[in-house]
Amino acid sequence: MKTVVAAAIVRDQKLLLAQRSYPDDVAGLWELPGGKVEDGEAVSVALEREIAEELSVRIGIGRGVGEPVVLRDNLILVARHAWLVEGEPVAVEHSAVTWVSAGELGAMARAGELVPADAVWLDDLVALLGES
Ligand code: 9L3
Ligand code: MG
Repeated sequence: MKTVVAAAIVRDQKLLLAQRSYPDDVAGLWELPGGKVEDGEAVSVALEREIAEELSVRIGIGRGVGEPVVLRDNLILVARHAWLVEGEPVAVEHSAVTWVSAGELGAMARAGELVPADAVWLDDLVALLGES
């Protein structure tokens, strides 16, 4: 079992979403950015590395958000609360990045614009935006 870790990066009560460019079945849908934890790598170290690679920013990392989600191919997906420490996000591997309010996130979920795995966390993400 491998772990995939994703960042719920929040600023000014908005959540950062990144638009996937691959694979075909999810290209165009929006996700919390992140990627696979390498063997022997701490989850938080993996998330800092993935976000630096994908968005060219440094983040601080907090608590877990939502329940782990089992993905199809022996992968478990987890999310962590995060915030920007240095830089402005750039879509290096994604098609685009955007900041959304809780209301906008809900509308995107209802429209099927989120990757299915992340859509499970809608209520948790809305709650996180309410706290921040
Ligand atoms: N995945 C799902 N939701 C996410 C992320 C970051 C990743 N928020 C899934 C997509 C792939 C797998 O995890 O099946 C590995 O992610 P990546 O390395 O392609 O980003
Ligand atoms: Mg990724």
